[in-house]
Amino acid sequence: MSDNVIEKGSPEGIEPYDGPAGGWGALKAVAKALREQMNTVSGGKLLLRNNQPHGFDCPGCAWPDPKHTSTFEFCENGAKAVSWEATKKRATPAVFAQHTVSDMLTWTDRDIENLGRLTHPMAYDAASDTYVEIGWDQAFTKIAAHLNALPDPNMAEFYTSGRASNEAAFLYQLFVRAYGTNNFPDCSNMCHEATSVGLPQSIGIGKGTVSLEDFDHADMILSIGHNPGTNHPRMMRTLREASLRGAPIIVLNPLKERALERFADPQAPVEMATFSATPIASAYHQLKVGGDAAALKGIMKAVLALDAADLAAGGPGTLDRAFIAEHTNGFEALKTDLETTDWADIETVCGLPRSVLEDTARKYCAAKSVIVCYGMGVTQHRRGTENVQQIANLLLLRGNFGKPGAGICPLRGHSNVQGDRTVGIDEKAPAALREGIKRVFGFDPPVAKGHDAVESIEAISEGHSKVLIALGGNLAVAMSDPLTTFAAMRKLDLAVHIATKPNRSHLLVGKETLLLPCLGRTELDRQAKGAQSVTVEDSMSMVHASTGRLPPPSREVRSEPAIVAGIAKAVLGTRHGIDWDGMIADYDLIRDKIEGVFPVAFKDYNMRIKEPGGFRLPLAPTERKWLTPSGKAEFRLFPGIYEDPRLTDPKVLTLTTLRSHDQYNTTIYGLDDRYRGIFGRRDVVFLNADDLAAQGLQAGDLVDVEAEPEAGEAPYPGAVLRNQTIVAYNIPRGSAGAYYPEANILIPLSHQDKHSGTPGYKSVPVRISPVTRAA
Ligand SMILES: Nc1nc2c(c(=O)[nH]1)N[C@H]1C(S)=C(S)[C@@H](COP(=O)(O)OP(=O)(O)OC[C@H]3O[C@@H](n4cnc5c(=O)[nH]c(N)nc54)[C@H](O)[C@@H]3O)O[C@H]1N2
Ligand SMILES: Nc1nc2c(c(=O)[nH]1)N[C@H]1C(S)=C(S)[C@@H](COP(=O)(O)OP(=O)(O)OC[C@H]3O[C@@H](n4cnc5c(=O)[nH]c(N)nc54)[C@H](O)[C@@H]3O)O[C@H]1N2
Ligand SMILES: [Mo]
Repeated sequence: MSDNVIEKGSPEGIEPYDGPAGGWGALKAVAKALREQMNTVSGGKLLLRNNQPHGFDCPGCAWPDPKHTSTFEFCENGAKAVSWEATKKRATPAVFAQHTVSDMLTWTDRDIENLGRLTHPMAYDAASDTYVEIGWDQAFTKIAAHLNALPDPNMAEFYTSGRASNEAAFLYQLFVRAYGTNNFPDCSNMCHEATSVGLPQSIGIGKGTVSLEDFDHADMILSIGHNPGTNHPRMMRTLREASLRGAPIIVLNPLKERALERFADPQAPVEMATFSATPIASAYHQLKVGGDAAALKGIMKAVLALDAADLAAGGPGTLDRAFIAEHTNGFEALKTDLETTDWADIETVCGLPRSVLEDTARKYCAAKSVIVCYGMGVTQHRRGTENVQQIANLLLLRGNFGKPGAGICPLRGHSNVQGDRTVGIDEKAPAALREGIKRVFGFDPPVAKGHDAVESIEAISEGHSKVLIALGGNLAVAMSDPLTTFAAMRKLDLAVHIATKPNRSHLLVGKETLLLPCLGRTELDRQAKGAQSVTVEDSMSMVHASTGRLPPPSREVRSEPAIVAGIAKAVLGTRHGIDWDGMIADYDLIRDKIEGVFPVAFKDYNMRIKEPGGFRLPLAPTERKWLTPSGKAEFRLFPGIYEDPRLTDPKVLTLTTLRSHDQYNTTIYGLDDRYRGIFGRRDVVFLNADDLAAQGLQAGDLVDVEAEPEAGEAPYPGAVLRNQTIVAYNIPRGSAGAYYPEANILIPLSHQDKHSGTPGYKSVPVRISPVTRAA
């Protein structure tokens, strides 16, 4: 039973956690969340409707629901997400009148959101430096005046965070394209964009290929760079079942995440009563931060060696030769690339010995069907796209697509981030989408690629873009480089935030700033033709309905589709003759239009969502069909082995930015990170004990963490995370960790994957230096 904290009790708030993930600790945390935000009885009843066939879709994560949900799908962090949204607290106009915006900017992120739900449309009043109430119509008129005064529609940015339903997102993209731009920065650009760009080149589709049932048939599961105990807790039951069935689960992660070591299922009575737990990982390999491509190349190199040895011994080889010949291109180039990559370099970069990678390759070859799951530890790198493609390569070598129990499983972030992209939130405006819009709505949408998230901030910062509309999220805080990003926000002529709760992005006011309060998933959405449901798509391409039941936080709060339609009507007038009012009265009509634009994927949309559990969108690779230009799956190369040349200097550490167990992205529920042994604070940096000794530092010391500039560049002024307390932690040498979003100060906008635009949040070159205190 290993603890991750190396020096116990030092500093304050650092206490090793040696229990399993889940278990009684999780139940206690739920009780606390309900007590702090809600009435405990109504909260408990509400949770029973979470991810049930006729309930609401949990806003927590995008993990799918079991087919016949019959029991309460328990999830600690789902409970926190729901109670945070369904809180009793209210940010009313009277509350805003008590605090100037300048004052609120000095608060923590947690305190800003903890004001509670927004209840009225609000406008920033510069004279009093406060937000004051404004009427809906007045707000829409203001937005129309700004947007219609811009000389070019490409001077406005339309952000989306991935909680928006299919209906809201579809109307939003329709409005924005009718207005005339493809500027669709979205949270996906900071998240799984490396998947959305990398996988279409490899397998012809930018999504995962497995279903929940595939996990019942997998002979091996490889888990790379994701932390399901915190971020996809309902996945733990699936992993637990696979483990109990004896399927090897191999983990590649620099940190020993407790849930991947052992997990106590709060719904398993014996496990709970006996305080026991199920081991999850059969092998846990702590590779260096940023070492994924090297490790994957090593595993593939070993697979090729096993294949050669088997052939030499008269066997059939370990590769799926028939699959490679019939379904793929580029195998020879990959083989040459692997042959010319040295074992010594692989070991240095990933920090794992060759024997570990060879052992993983042996297990991989022994398994008939393999699933690889991965998350932000893979995508948020300067070579995120190529990292993802190495995973696809590994699976292609043994035909691990289009058969039961096999495939690729990117763990998506926000609960509907995948659906938003499906229905058109895409700065690239694919031809099929444009043709569909033309067919159904009769206008030609813009063709030119619009801005992604980083590009939108650059455009605002340079003064090219003047208006930002945000459908949810906390763009300024989620984005890298707050020095540039915060300043950019203040340059806007108009910022509009459609939101459930106040956050820091809302306080970085421009010339005019509006806050428009919207309903959350849990709430009753009543329109002219009665109560409405929305639909969402999970990580496994299942589309299903979500119906909220709670009373809205105030009578002034509107649904996201209604707000988008209100803006659209004010901006476009009768342009293109789109029946905004009709669609808002009855969301079935929105879904009819979605079906019109995407007739194959959404065939009989309104009928099929009536089925409990919904329906699955078509996924060509599951039928071994490849929607690539060549019609085949492609092996794609990762050039070289280093992600970043700065990392060859031993004094430069690679910092990864982490989510605690008590946060949802920029929403900080509390200050504990229970499984990692951190309590009541977030101002820490996780470091390896040998790295500390080499610099004469020890646990509890205060350090500044400073961004290392690129070779030949001047230091980034101000890019320092000051006064962090050192935690001596079980993390590989050369790697370091700190919390997101605090550590975003260390990441310049340019530190990103050039293919997908994803910021390199998980591999930031830094130096640490002791804080010198005045005597
Ligand atoms: N409760 C909760 N649920 C959430 C969220 C939340 O914040 N809170 N966020 C949602 C969103 S938007 C997303 S995208 C997902 C995120 O879910 P995850 O993909 O799990 O994201 P992270 O927690 O950022 O980090 C993932 C893991 O990557 C590991 N890691 C760090 N660097 C590297 C590396 O270089 N290589 C490898 N192999 N591993 C590395 C870390 O140790 C950590 O275990 O979760 C979603 N669900
Ligand atoms: N350093 C670092 N930075 C990162 C990451 C990282 O791992 N490290 N992760 C990145 C990732 S994966 C992501 S996805 C982004 C997240 O970026 P965002 O999606 O922009 O951020 P969130 O924190 O999820 O947004 C929270 C806000 O959403 C609003 N909100 C909540 N629910 C609703 C709703 O139902 N409707 C509406 N309209 N608004 C709602 C609330 O006002 C809340 O304050 O951050 C990225 N930034
Ligand atoms: Mo995400």
